Amino acid sequence: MKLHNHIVMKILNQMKIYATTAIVVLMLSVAMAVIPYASAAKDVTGTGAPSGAHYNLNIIGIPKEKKGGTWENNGHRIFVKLWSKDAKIMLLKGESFNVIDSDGTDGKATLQLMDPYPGDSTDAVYRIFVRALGKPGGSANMTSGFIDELGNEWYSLENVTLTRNKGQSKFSDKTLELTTIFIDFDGDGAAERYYLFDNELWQYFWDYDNNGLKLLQIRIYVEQA
Ligand SMILES: [Ca+2]
Ligand SMILES: [Ca+2]
Repeated sequence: MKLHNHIVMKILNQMKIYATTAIVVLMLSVAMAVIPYASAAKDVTGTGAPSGAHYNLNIIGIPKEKKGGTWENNGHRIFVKLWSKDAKIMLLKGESFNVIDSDGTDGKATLQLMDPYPGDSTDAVYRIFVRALGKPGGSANMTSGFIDELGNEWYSLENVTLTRNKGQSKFSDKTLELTTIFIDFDGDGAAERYYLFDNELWQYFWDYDNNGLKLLQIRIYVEQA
């Protein structure tokens, strides 16, 4: 009988340990489920962009009379004409974000980007936020596109228009518009989506039409694994 009691106590103690473990595991999983939401909510600052590490890029509109100046490349600036519809920012795939050719006033600048869609992924591993700054009134249009292996230029049916209005300018997430090209490439009458850098025979670009916008600010956030 004593032995029997001893075994019962042992089993009860064991059950207590299991129960405690189960509660701890449950609490941990609840905490882990809550953490991403908590940090995501905290991320949004008053500018409309998340807080945290990011790559900065300024696209600066230069008045015509300034042509011939110096085009110092600090890796974070691209210069375009203030009023022009003939600039392309060529996109090169690399291991980091960096401006290669900062002078777009000659019609062509070059920007190195990380592959937003490694492998067969269609979920971007970074997000691109943009906003218009500078004197109110200016606007700019960005359209993703590519030059195919035959030299034909393709422009996405989706584009980004940024207008500098009065008051605080907020960032908005334009990852989809700037990292995919939505076109009817195969000519069946319906557009399909092409992902940046997926085809090594194509040269990708952002077409940049400037209507007096002095400063377009880009922030790129790499999603933390
Ligand atoms: Ca150039
Ligand atoms: Ca099609």
